[in-house]
Amino acid sequence: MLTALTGVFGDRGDAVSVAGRAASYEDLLGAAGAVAADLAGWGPVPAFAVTATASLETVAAVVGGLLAGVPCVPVPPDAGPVERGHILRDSGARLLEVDFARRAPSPGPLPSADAAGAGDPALILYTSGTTGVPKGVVLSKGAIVADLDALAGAWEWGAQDVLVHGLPLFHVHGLVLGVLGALRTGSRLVHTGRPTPEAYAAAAAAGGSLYFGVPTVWSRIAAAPEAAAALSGARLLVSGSAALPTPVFRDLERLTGHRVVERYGMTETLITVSGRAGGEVAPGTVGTALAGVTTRVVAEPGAEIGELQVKGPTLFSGYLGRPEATAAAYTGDGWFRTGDIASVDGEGVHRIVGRASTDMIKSGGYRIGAGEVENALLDHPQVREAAVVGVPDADLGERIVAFVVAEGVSGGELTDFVAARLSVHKRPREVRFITAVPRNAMGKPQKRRLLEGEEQGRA
Ligand code: MCA
Ligand code: AMP
Repeated sequence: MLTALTGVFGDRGDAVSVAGRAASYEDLLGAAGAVAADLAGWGPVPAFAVTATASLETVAAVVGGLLAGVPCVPVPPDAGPVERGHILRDSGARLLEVDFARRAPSPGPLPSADAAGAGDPALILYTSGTTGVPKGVVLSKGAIVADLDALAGAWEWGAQDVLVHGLPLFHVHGLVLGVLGALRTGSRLVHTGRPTPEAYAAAAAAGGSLYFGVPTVWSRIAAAPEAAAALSGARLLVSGSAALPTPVFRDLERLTGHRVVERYGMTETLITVSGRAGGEVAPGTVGTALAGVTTRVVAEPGAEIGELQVKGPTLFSGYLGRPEATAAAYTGDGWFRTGDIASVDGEGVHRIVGRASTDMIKSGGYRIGAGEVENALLDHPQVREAAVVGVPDADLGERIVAFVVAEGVSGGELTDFVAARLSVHKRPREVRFITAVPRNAMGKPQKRRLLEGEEQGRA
C-alpha cells in the first residue's frame, strides 16, 4: 500500500521532509524496518503506541507498524496523564521509542492492499464522542487505500506533486492524508513542523504544489498577504476538518488566484466527499461523493436539510472494544450516521450546515467532546457544575467556553488544569462563572440557553 517505498517513483534525498529534517525513501524504509524488527521481537501485542510528534520518527513508526502488521496508536504529544493513560489502557498498546538513525531490513514484505490483508487494522485513532472518554477508531489498510486512491483521483494527485502541510500526525488529516497519502501517490512530502503562513510560503520555494490546511490555517494565511501570494504558483489548495468561511475563500482567491477545494470527512469514515481538481468550486460547498462512496440526507418531510449518512469502502472497522457504540453509529439499514446536518443539490454537491449535537465542538479543526472537558473540570475539587459549549470564533471556527459553578479558583487555573490533564487544544479558551447550570425538568443541561446572545451558527 506504500507504493512509493517500492521504488517505482525513484528516490531522492528529500523524498520526505518533516520539520526541517529530510530523508530518502531508502532511509525511511530502513528506519521503519528497525521499528518492525522491534515489534516482531515483542511477540504478539494488540497494538503499539508512539508519541506522535511532528517528526521523521513518527513517520517511521507508522510505516514500521504497517511492515510488521501491528496497528499503530499515535498519541498526541501534549496529551496529559488522564488522556494518555486512557489511550494506552483502552488500546492495550505498548509504547515504542523510535530511533530514526537505526536501520534494519523489514522482517516481512511491504504491506499490500490486496483483498487478503485489506481488513487488517492499520491505525487506531482516538477521537472524542459527545460524552465520556475518547474512543479508538480502528482503520483498516483497505479503508485507507480506498480513501487515498479516491482522493488521488479527485485531486489528480500523483508523483509529480510536492505535498505541503504542517498538521498534527495523530489525526486523519495530517497522518492518513498527509503522510500515507504522500507515500502512496509518490508525491514528495514537505511537513513544515507547524502550519504557519510563513512556513507554508517558504515551502513554495521547495516546489510545493499541493497544500493541505484546516480553516484556521487558511484564515491565518489569508491574513498574511505576502505569505498567501507565495502560494499562487501551487497547483491545488485543499481545506478540510471544519467549514471554510466564505470570506476566507474569497480572500484566498484574491491573494493566490486559487479557489480552495474543500473536502469533508470524519475519523470514522475517512474523507467521503470532495471538490475536484479542475472542477466547479463554490464557497460553502464540499463537493460530491468520492468514488465508491454513497451518501444520503435523511430529512424531515418537506425539509431539504437533514442528517448526512454515508456508506462505502472507506469506513472504519468499528470502535475498539465497543460493539454497542459501533452498532449505535449505524442506522438499521446499514448507513453510518455522521451527526452532521447537510444538504445535497441536484448535481450531488454537498453543503455541511451544522451538527446535530451541541456537545461536539470543532476548534482549530480538532474535534472535542464537551463531556470529556466537563469531566476534567469536575475533577477539580473547587468545581461543582460544568457545562462546556463551542462558541463561534473568527480564528478557530469555534472556541471552547466553559460555564462553571465554582468558588476559590480562577478561570486561568481551570484552563491550565484541563490543558495539563487532557491536551492543550481541549482547554477552554474562556471560563465563565455562573450560579447554576440551567436544566430542564429532567435535570438535563440546557446548553442552548447558555448560548443565548452569542452569534449563532457557523461562520
Ligand atoms: C497555550 N499553550 C498552553 C496553554 N495555553 N500550554 C499549556 N497550558 C496552557 N494553558 C501553548 C501550547 O502548548 C502551544 O505551545 C501554544 O500555546 C499554542 O497553542 P494553541 O493556542 O492551542 O495553538 P493554535 O496556534 O491556536 O493552534 C491552531 C492550529 C491547531 C495550529 C490550527 O489548532 C491545529 O494544528 N489544528 C489542526 C487540527 C487537525 O489536524 N484536525 C484534523 C482532525 P507551542 O507553540 O510550544 O506548541 S481529522 C478530521 O477532522 C477529519 C478526518 C478531516 O476532515 O480532516
Ligand atoms: P474528526 O473525526 O475529527 O475528523 O471530525 C469530523 C467532523 O469534522 C465532521 O463530522 C464534521 O463536523 C467536520 N468536518 C470535516 N470536514 C469538514 C468540512 N469540509 N466542512 C464542515 N465540517 C467538516
